[in-house]
Amino acid sequence: MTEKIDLRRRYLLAGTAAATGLAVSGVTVSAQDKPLPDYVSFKKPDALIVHSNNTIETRRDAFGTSLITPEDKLYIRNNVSPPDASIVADRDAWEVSIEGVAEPRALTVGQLKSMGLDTVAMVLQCSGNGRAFFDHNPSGTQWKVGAAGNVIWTGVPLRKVVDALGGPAEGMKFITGTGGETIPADLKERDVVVERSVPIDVLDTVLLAWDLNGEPVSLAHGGPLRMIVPGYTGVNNVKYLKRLALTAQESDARIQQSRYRLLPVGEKAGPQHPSVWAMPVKSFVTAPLDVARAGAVQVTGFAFGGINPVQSVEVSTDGGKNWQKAEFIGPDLGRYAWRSFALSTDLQPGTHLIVSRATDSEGNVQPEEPEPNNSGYNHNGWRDHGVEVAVS
Ligand SMILES: Nc1nc2c(c(=O)[nH]1)N[C@H]1C(S)=C(S)[C@@H](COP(=O)(O)O)O[C@H]1N2
Ligand SMILES: [Mo]
Repeated sequence: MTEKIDLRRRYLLAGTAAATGLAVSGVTVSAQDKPLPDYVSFKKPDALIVHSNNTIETRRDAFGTSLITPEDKLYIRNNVSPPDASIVADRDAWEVSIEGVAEPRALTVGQLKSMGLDTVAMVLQCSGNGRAFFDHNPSGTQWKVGAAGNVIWTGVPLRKVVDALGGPAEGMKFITGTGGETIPADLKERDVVVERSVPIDVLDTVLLAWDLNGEPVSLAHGGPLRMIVPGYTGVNNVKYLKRLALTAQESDARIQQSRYRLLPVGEKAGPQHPSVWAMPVKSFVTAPLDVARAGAVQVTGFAFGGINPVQSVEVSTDGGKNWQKAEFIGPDLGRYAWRSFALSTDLQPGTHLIVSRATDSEGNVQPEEPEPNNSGYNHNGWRDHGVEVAVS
């Protein structure tokens, strides 16, 4: 209990004067004032916007210029409350049932560790990141830019596990992962379970991961074991993985059948609409934000290609009239990671709309406006991701 109070106090102290004033007077509690829930108490409150206990995003000004997003700043999205912390007490004992292979069986994390090893750096991004920018006000968490991070996973390639168990059973078309949350008894399991299917074409890139940024995956981020599908949106990266099945059909869970689908605004979602799977090319500026001094400025940000490698990124400081190529900074961590970019430029006094526009290896360019879709997924429009900066 004491810990909770301390966190709340620290968070309030770190907040803006206005937010602190309001909270102290006890009149209003804005999103800024929400304390971090216990399961993420290791996170940095001043780096985060707490939308709810299960939806927490990284502030745009907290990304900095580091290529890797540390776990204590990484966003959080849980569709269901996380399982009890006891599941990470003995990580190697956690069991995952491997099905849809010639010789199905349960394997512990300890056994998986002896079967293969690989590491991948990738952008983990919620399908709804940027939802707040859509004009049709889709319902759901009003994520801005921060339901995304660039992280490093280590685990066993799924291909190694499947091959060790005799290969895929015949006719399998999907990889289906099931989350290990406890579903409240009064709810219908199929309505609530986090069970996602992705096409079997990605079999060679999927990892069953036990490490995040060099540490055992925390409970908050899906420990002891998580299914990692590089280049695919957050929801496809199933936490607390308890079952991994190669399947002939997509999961019949609600989260697969009628959620996370791309459909025209106002229609009712169903399996006939495309699933939110591979991520499109995207970038956003991280500095300067709000205000800057006239003269030499470094415009910085991140750019990624989603399912494809990112090729290049341009920056405009006049709302998209003129563009200049930015430089990629630091190492290339591979096709699924984001790249840090910078443009050295001079800014004159006045108001500037600073925007960035990335291109992937296939020549796909971020659009000015995104494709509107009912639930507000995959927003990669460059205009809405711009920042208005007052230069003096
Ligand atoms: N088991 C399980 N896996 C899950 C979820 C969940 O609620 N339960 N949420 C998904 C969604 S919608 C996203 S965006 C990411 C969030 O990952 P993070 O909380 O580690 O950032 O996890 C995905 N995997
Ligand atoms: Mo998500």
